[in-house]
Amino acid sequence: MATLKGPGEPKSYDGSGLRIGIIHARWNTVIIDALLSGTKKALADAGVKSENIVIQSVPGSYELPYAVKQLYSASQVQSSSTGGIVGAAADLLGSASDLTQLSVAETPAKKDASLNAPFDAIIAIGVLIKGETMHFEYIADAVSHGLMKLQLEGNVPIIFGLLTLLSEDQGLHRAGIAGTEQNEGHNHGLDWGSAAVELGVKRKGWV
Ligand code: DLZ
Repeated sequence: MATLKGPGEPKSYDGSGLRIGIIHARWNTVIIDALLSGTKKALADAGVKSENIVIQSVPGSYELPYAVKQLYSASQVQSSSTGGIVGAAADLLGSASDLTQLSVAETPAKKDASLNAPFDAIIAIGVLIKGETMHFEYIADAVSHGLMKLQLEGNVPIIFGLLTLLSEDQGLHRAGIAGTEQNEGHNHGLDWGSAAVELGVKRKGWV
């Protein structure tokens, strides 16, 4: 049965010519890991090559807009130089760059000619869970406005993978980890991956 919610009838887009960046926060790691897996699955299903996906992490969601901006700038610099993505990011940021500290899930820089292109879309993933203070409201507001500003000013699609949750349980449902009879749960990372491919393809030509 068709549902009211969700992005509507899925269309398939060919992602084989796209280069996609993913920046994810590490706060609430269990939920993040599941969302990241869903995102990567959707990208792979659409034909995006693993060597054309660059993944970097930051401590928390508040860092997402800054990191997205640096990653995108670095890819533009890289397209006109021979250095790798991390090298270019480090050039921009200085040697103390967070982007030079790779975690296990992150992809190492590759000096490969096929990677010398700016990203077609960047996916920002974070999980904010409301606590007792106003922290949640400030970060949610800053990050959503920051990412919107970046995509409009940078002219690159930025997929909003920020979950703003009132409980951990809501996060487990939205990462497809836990479900009930009434609510099966759904991994929103799948939608984010598909959205990145659709926008990446459309960005190459709207008309
Ligand atoms: C500090 C903090 C808190 C309390 N909660 C979260 C959260 O639920 N999700 C998240 O992604 N990050 C959280 N952070 C960390 C901030 O986003 C940020 O990393 C720090 O304030 C340092 O700038």
